[in-house]
Amino acid sequence: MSYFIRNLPQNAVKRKNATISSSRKPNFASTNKTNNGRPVSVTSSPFWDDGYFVLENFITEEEADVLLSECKKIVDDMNPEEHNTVFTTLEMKRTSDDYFMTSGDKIRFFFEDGAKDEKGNLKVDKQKSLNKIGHALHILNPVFRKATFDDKIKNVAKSLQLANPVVCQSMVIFKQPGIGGEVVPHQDATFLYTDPMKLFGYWIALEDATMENGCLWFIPGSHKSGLYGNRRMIRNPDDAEGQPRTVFTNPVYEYNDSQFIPLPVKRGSLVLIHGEVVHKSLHNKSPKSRIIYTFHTFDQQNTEYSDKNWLQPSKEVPFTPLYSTAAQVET
Ligand SMILES: O=C(O)CCC(=O)C(=O)O
Repeated sequence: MSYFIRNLPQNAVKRKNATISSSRKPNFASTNKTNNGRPVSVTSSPFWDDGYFVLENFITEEEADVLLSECKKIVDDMNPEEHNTVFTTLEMKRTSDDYFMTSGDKIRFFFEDGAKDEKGNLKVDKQKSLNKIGHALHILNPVFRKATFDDKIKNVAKSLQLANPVVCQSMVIFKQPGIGGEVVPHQDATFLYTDPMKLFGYWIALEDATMENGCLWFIPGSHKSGLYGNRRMIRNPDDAEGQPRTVFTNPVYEYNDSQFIPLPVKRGSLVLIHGEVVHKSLHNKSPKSRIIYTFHTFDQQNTEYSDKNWLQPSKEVPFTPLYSTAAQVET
């Protein structure tokens, strides 16, 4: 399917070598072989045309259940008082910024607005309180590690002809029934900038993602024009007391709402997301939750990962090579 994109910004910045040549089409047929012996429903890909791509039944019902149970267990084991990210004063804001900035090599918990009172006490059931968990599940949690370094995932990266992809972050993103917040329109490369652009997101639906509970929306083809408004989130060079830890280089870019198309997907689907495609998700106003697991990779070969990005590799958790990392922890 091709989409006609109107009114896309003319002043978008296009970097040299910003996109991978569209002649390098991925061949997802090769991923079929490892999809639990079952064919996936799509065998050729408009990924490079649209900037996103769905592989249905990428994980099985059982695999989705295992990830959901692990998620429940992680939340059961979490003490909300140790993860106080609600803030009402400038000092508390700074603390919550620090909590985020140092979360790259940890498993940390980010609450929905309104899930805690001003003293930090939970107002809702713990299992219904979170907005997301991040950012090192892929390496610190064996169940999420298995899902991340599975051969199926490696084969998708190979079909994109990525030479040396590394996993840099992972998240469970919740949309709690009735209160799950929106994710505003953005390009992932705003946050995880590489030059040239070689960032790819894997987004796996652990529950059905519908129009009602907050599925993804995309502007098809919007990844072809670089970073709109040249907007990047970078570490704040001004680290004086009271300053935020990160800043944006440019104002919010105003996208045209009518250009977004919804992408409802069934549980078990993988949505592959180009680092520069514009996407968003809406509030969950429904009684059904929407839980997904996502992680980001970039191809390290001939690529510079910006030292201005909020997320930096650490000694404890370096960016993890996708192809050579075993799915199972060796005992
Ligand atoms: O899951 C969502 O609602 C948004 C995810 C997203 O925007 C992303 O992973 O970049």
